[in-house]
Amino acid sequence: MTCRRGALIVLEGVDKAGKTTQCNKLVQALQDSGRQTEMMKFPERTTKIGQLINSYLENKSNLEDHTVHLLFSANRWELVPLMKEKLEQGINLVVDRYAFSGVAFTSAKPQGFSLEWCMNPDMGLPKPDLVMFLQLSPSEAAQRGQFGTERYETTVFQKAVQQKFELLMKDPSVKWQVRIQHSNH
Ligand code: 2DT
Repeated sequence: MTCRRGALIVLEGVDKAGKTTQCNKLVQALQDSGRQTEMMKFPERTTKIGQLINSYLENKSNLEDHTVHLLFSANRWELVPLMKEKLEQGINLVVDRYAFSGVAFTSAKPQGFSLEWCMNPDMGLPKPDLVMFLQLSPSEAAQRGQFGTERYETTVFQKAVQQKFELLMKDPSVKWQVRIQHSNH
């Protein structure tokens, strides 16, 4: 029996945009309509590489910036066989962050990484059928209160990340869909 390949749907956005909530809702809606759907999340912190990333994000360890960028990418690559298997079985995947976060966050660092350098390690990853970008207005961001304590969770850095995402959204080879987040999303 042949079955249709599952769809790969990615949700991206700055912190506090509500990605995880929206991912859960989308998974639920697709499942309710009878479509086999699973959620994935990057970084996937449970693998060995993911644990190194987790410790870095929690400020428990320091990693050189190129190194951590490559670890984030390796964390995606190590899950590619599983992703392909699921997609080939016809399972839809809803993914909370992907290579776009990798590029936006590293290139937003003050050291000035080029977009090209940041994109290279992820070349050849399964291509998403759709990337939904959850946009948070500054007033909404303020209403959502303080950031957490992880690395990158500052207003200044998140603004720089947002600008990098805006550059990435100009790529016509990616199917972007922007969704502005309002209260009670
Ligand atoms: P979460 O809060 O969603 O777990 O993200 N990040 C993420 C990168 O710097 N590079 C990447 O490739 C990815 C996927 C974004 C944890 C933080 O990790 C950042 C926020």
